[in-house]
Amino acid sequence: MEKNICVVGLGYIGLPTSAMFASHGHKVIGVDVNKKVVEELNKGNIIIEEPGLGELVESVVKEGNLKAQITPIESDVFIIAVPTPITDDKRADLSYVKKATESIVKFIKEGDIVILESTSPTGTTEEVMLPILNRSGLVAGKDYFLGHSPERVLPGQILQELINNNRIIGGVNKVSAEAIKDLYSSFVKGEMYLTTATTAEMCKMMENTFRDVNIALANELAKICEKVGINAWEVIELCNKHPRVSLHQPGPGVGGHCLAVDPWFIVERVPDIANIIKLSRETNDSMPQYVFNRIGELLSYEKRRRKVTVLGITYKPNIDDMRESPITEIIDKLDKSDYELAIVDPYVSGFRHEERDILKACTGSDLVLLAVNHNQFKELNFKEISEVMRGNLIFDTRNFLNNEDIINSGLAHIVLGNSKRKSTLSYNEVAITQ
Ligand code: SAJ
Repeated sequence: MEKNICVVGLGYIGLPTSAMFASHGHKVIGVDVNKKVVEELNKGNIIIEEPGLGELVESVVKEGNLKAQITPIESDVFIIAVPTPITDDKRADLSYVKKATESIVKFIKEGDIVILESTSPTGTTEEVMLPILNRSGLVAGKDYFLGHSPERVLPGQILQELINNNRIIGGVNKVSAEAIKDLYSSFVKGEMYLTTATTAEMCKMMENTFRDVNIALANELAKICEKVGINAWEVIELCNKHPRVSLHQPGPGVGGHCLAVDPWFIVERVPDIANIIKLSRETNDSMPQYVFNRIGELLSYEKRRRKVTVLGITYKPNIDDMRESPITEIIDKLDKSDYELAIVDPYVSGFRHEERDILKACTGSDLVLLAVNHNQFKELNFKEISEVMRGNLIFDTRNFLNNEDIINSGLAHIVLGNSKRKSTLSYNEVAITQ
């Protein structure tokens, strides 16, 4: 049945969700405090990059099923998809959730549905939103329906994942969860699992914590292998041949607005218990410093001002997203230590030390740092690069580049987590002679 839906927050999640509902038979009003977002949306334009989203928004705006404005409006459904940033002391800043909830209170009527989509600490729906919504005089779970249904989509493939991913739906009671499930079934093809709002909040944080903890394990392994003198990437590959083992990959740190943030929301609630979670966060946060230190060691021979070329600045490959990127931290450290820098990223522009041309960026360089494994960096011409560099070091933090090409060009391929001392056997060697 067609509903009037008001989505508060038109960011990475709110906008695609709005467009999705609007293209599946509903009338959607998107609300955002940012006037530019509202103006552009009403012209059918978007200001974020996400494959397929521009076309979808253009068509639903043209059909009149999606409009934007800066304040909420009476609706049948309210979806809150605002940011839940982290404060300097690693706590969830729920001020946007509170403001958004306050902004809809006066519009709620009997039979409405209120859904929190933003990733939030346990208790946000029932202890933060509910008391505000009570001001409406209506009873949650009876007069209107309330719950939390976290988004789970991956930037870069948001539209397919919105449709096909399984979804967790947490209600303040069963009828609330059922009403929310019914609504999402307009476009969700994945399974939908009903639970309580607080369980749903924990699930969302735990999914990202699972990944963060596993990446921390891989990063620790990388450091250990460098000490022991072996190759962590070979260890990972071989361990993952075991049917029940799936090690993650080391790297220069963990970025994005999810993995680097959500685990802290658990720690905030139970700091005395969440030890592994906290240590994992700290381990991953230590990686930019670790990479910076390695660069210093590798270039300790050079007495002149050292030049580093950085390939990639985003928080992960093949997207334009720089949120919480660990690479910016490495760059800041290099900058402060008076390295000369040239940074290339095919997906973003407008940053300091930016260079569009790779060869130009490598000219006079002592070390090239492969920071992000963008597809464009897969086929680099190392012959040409070696001719323009001053030094000969290629430091690959993702085990991504073609080792043979690098070596054949007379350059040295240094891989994070791979110490050459006791590394891989050459093929004609025998592993164990008895
Ligand atoms: N990374 C590693 N090693 C790995 C995997 C990733 O160092 O083995 C790094 C990446 O380089 C990147 C960071 O981790 O800096 C995070 O990247 P990601 O692709 O793992 O995750 P996000 O933050 O883009 O998206 C996650 C997803 N969560 C899970 O896969 C459990 C996504 O499904 C969520 O919707 C999203 O967080 C979110 O909004 O919570």
